[in-house]
Order: sequence, then C-alpha cells, then structure tokens
Amino acid sequence: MIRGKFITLEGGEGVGKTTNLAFIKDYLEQHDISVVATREPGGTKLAEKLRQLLLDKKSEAISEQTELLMMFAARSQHIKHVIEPALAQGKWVLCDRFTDATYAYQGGGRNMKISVIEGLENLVQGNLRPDLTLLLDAPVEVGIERAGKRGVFDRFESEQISFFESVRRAYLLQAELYPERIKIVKANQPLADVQRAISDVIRTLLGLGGMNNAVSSGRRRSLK
Ligand code: T5A
Repeated sequence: MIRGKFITLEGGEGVGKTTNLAFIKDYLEQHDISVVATREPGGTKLAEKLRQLLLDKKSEAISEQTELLMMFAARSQHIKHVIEPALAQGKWVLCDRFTDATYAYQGGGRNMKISVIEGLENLVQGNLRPDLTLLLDAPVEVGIERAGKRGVFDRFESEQISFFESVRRAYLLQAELYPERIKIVKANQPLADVQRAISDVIRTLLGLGGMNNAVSSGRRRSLK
C-alpha cells in the first residue's frame, strides 16, 4: 500500500483555513483520492475535549507551559488514532492546523522556547512531518474581521493585535525555514483567486501542472 500524503492548512485567525480545507477535499476526491479531513487541536474524542478546554475563555488561567503540553497531548492522540492509521491505509490526510501553529502561537505568540517545542515535536511525532503545508497569509485585521463575523471570540481570538502580529511573523519565519514544504498563499484576495492559487499547488503535488504568482515559498516578504 502506498502511504498517503499529509497536507496541513495554516494561518492566523479567520484567514480561510476551514473554507479552503473543504475546497481541497472536494478537489482531491474529484481526482479519486480518498481523504480524511481533520483538525487541531482535536480530531479524536479526547483531543476535542482538550480543544474545548483550550478555547474556553472561562477556563481557569492556563499557563503557557500547560497550553503547550495540552496542544501536544491532543496531537499525540490525534496522530496515533487518526493521522497515522489513515496515511498507512493510503488515504490523504488534510489537517486544519498542525505543529506550525504551535511554533506560531506558543512560540511566536507566547514566547515559548523554540528548542522546547522542537523537543516535543520530535517526541510526539517521530519522523512525521506534513508533505505540504499551505500557509494562508493575510494582514491580521483582515482575519480578525472575518472571524469576528461569527460573533463570540474564543480564548485565543480574545488576544491583542500584537499577539497576532507575532503569530503571523512566526508563521512567515517557518515558511522561510521550510520553503520546500510550506507554500504561502495570499489570503487577502477574493476567495476564487485564493482557490485558484491553492489548486495550482495541489496540481503540482499531483504531478499535473505548475504554480502561479499568487503562491510563494519561503523568501522574506513584507507583512502588508
Ligand atoms: N492553536 C492551535 C494553537 O495555539 N496552537 C496549536 O498548536 C494549534 C493546533 C484553534 C485555535 O487554537 C490555536 C490557534 C487557534 O486560535 P481554530 O478554530 O482552528 O482555533 O482557528 P481559527 O483561526 O479560529 O479558525 P477560524 O474558523 O476562525 O478561521 P479559518 O478556518 O481560517 O477561517 P474560515 O474558513 O472559517 O473563514 C472565516 C470567514 O471568512 C470567510 C469565510 O466565508 C468565513 O465567513 N472567508 C473569506 N471572505 C472573503 N474572502 C476570502 N478569501 C475568504 N476566505 C474565507
């Protein structure tokens, strides 16, 4: 059995990850690929419970270290019970956020040591890394405004703008470090254009064609 591919979607609040995950799932299924769509934190019963605790604004104060460990506890469960079995069965796994989010939020946003995150990544994931990561990038205000249309903000969404600016910088740094894996898609444009850019990347992964200008990998870019 050929192992499936592992694709992750990343980006700040409200940039369009969930919307585009559904689009990619349809696109792959049209190419007869069996897809498991999932998310982090979450993806199993236990991990979804951890997600609820992590997002709940009314939780007791959660320390940075507790938050980091909860993210990786959920991830460990998710990998063992969902991601690895699906990949081993030849299915493709599409995941709404994964460990780049930890580098961005707990590393960039909360200032946790990168070496600590790396240690947990190696412990929990072994050799597992995404084959492709689509980083949907937009100015922070754009994502917050889109997310705000849903009404209530969760524990992360209630952070200050400066927190999300740090998250965005950390994401772009990840893309700079891993230009082969992480493709930046400009998310501050009409959805049809975002999806055209995404399908270009997916076509390349499927061996069907090239990439256009709305996608870039890794080089240092300005934040606007
Ligand atoms: N977290 C997670 C960590 O801190 N560390 C970790 O390791 C992990 C894994 C999870 C939270 O956990 C944190 C980060 C997060 O704060 P989440 O639900 O995954 O939360 O993340 P959110 O960003 O809150 O998810 P959202 O659902 O808010 O955002 P999405 O999925 O990016 O956006 P989406 O698709 O729901 O779109 C938002 C709105 O914008 C519209 C959509 O229709 C929708 O209304 N939209 C567009 N409008 C105009 N133009 C476009 N191009 C549009 N694209 C989408």
